[in-house]
Amino acid sequence: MKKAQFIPLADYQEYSTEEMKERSAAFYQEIKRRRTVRDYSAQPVDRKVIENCLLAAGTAPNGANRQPWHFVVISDPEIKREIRIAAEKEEQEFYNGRAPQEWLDALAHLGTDEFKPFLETAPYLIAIFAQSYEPMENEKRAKNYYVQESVGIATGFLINALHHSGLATLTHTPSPMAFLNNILKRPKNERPYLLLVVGHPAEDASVPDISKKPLDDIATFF
Ligand code: IYR
Repeated sequence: MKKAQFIPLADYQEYSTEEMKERSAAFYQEIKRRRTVRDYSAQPVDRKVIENCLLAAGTAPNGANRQPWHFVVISDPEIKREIRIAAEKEEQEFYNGRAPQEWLDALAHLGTDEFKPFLETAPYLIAIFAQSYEPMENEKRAKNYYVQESVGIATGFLINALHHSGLATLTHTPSPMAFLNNILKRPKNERPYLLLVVGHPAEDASVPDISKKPLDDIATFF
């Protein structure tokens, strides 16, 4: 067991109320421009941008600081193709039988279907894995905590960082996603969490005409 060791909170930045109002409003304006994009251009993206965004994701709060995530960044066209073929196979079944009608009805306004060309067009796919435990010597396992929450928060940080850098993303969840372990050679303790598509939008990209709920609907103040 490791003993707690503390250091001063040196990096905390304090702002006046006025500055806080401005900063929070500016952040909202910035983040509300984010849209889930399904049409990508092949325009390349410097790997350093992706690296910075992954470092940002890795700062996320998480259970017992176990950082139970692994990010696999794919730019290799052959691997992207393999992923597209495997994902479209699952999606084909999803859209043509596996998904209950109620689910298909809920998706109808997004115009999604089983064809996933963006898995090949976009310059990067980031496969996010959740580590349910850490393997140790003699087949022992060190348990991780709040894995889904931790990886969800890190993924949120990542999407935010990519958006802030000027990139579009798509959170893609082909189901089931076990094929990602095989293609990307990830170990048994890792479960695919989601597949993030990253790049510049195509010039003629369009997005569904949808809106977000107003504050009164999403929050209650006592
Ligand atoms: N995974 C499928 C279906 C899908 C499900 C939800 I919930 C969405 O918000 C969007 C799509 C697909 O990617 O098409």
